[in-house]
Amino acid sequence: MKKALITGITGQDGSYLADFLVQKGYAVHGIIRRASLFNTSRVDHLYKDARDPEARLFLHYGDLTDGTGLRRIIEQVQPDEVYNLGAQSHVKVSFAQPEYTADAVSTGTLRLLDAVRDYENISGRKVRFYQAGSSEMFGATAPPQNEQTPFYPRSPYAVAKVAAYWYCVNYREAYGMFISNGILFNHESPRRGETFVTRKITRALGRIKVGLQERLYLGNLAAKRDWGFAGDYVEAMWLMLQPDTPDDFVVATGEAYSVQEFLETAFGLLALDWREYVKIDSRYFRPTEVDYLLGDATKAAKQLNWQPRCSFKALVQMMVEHDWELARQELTLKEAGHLVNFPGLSD
Ligand code: NDP
Ligand code: GDR
Repeated sequence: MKKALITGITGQDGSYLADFLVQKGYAVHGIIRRASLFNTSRVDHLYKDARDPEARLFLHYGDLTDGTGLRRIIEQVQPDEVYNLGAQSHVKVSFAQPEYTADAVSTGTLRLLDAVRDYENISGRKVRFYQAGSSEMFGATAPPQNEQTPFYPRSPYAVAKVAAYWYCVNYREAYGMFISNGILFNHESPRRGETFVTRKITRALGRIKVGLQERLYLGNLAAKRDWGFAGDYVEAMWLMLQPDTPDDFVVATGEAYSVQEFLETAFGLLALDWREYVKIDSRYFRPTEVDYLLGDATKAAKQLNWQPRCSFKALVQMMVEHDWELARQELTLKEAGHLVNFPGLSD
C-alpha cells in the first residue's frame, strides 16, 4: 500500500486530497496542528481508530514552523509521496501577519524539503514531493498566465509562495529530487474557508434567504478570478506525481469572472438582488490588489490529460445549495433556542 503524507490535511484541499487518495487505495497520513478546539471536521468522515485494520487515515501532530517535528514524522511515516498544502493561506491576513506567513509558507517548505532530502539520503528511498504553488505568484502580471509567465507577487503571502516555488526548483536541480510545483488558480467548494470571498458570499446568501442576516460587507468587487472546483484540482496534484520526471504545471479553468459576477450568479440562483444586501467596506480592501487572474492550463491538459469537470455555474450552484441548507439548519437551531449569535465573518 502506497503511503502519502499531507501537510494542511485539515484544510479545504487537504480534505479533498485525502478523500481522493483513500479512494485510490493509499494509506493517508496527515499533519495537524494542536488547537484548543477540534480542527479535523473536514476529514472526520475518513477517520477510523488506528487499531482498526480498515483504517486508512492517520493523523500526526506537527507544524511547518517546527522542523524537528517534521523530520520525526517523515522518518516514522516513510512516505512515498508528500503533498505540502499547509499554509497561512489568506492573502489579506498575510498583510497583518507577514513574518508568520513567511515562516510557515516559505521557510516551512524549506524545512520540509530538507527533512525529505535527509530522509532520502539516510534511507536510500525516493520520495515524490508536491508543492502547493499559487496563481497569486503571478499577481500583477497581465493575463492569461501560464508556466512561462513571470511572477510579480503582490502580498506577503504571494512573495512567500514564490520563495517556496524557487526552493523547490533549486532542490530539484541541486539534489535530483522528484519535486513538482502546482500553480493552482483559485478553487472553491462547500468546504472552502468562510473568510474567502466565494464562501463568504454563499454563507451570507443562505442566511439572508432564511432571514438570519441582513447585510453582507465586502471589499473590491471588480477583481477577476479563474475559479474552479477543489475536487477537480486535487486530482491534478496527484497526476503531477505520477510521471517519470517532475515538472511544474498551471491548473485552471481558462475562464475568469469578477467578484460582482459571482455575486450576481449566486444571488440570482435564490431569486434575490445582491444590490439590496451588499455594502462595500474599505476594511476588506488590500494594500495591493491582484486585479485579474486567468490561467492557461494547456500544459496540464496535454501532459497530464487533466481537465476541469465542474463549470463556474455548477460550482456556484453547489455552494449556494449547500449553504442554503446549512442556514436552514441554523434557523432550526435558533428557533429551538440553541443558537443565538453567529460568528462575525471577516477578511
Ligand atoms: P486552507 O486555508 O483551507 O488550509 C490550510 C491548511 O494549512 C490547514 O490545514 C491549516 O491547518 C494548515 N496550516 C496552516 N498553518 C500551518 C502551519 N504553520 N503548519 C502546518 N499546517 C498549517 O487552504 P486550502 O486548502 O485552500 O489550500 C491548500 C494549499 O494550497 C495552501 O498552501 C494554499 O496556500 C494553496 N493554494 C490554495 C488555492 C485555493 O484556491 N484554495 C489556490 C492556490 C494555492 P488548520 O486547519 O489548523 O488551520
Ligand atoms: P484570493 O482569495 O485572495 O484570490 O486567494 P479571496 O477569496 O480571499 O479573494 C478573492 C478576491 O475577492 C476580493 N474580495 C474579498 N475577499 C475576501 N476574502 N473578503 C472580502 O470581503 C472580499 N471582498 C472582495 C479580494 O480583494 C480578491 O481580489 C485565494 C487563497 O485561497 C490563496 O491561498 C490562493 O493562493 C489564491 O486564492 C489562488
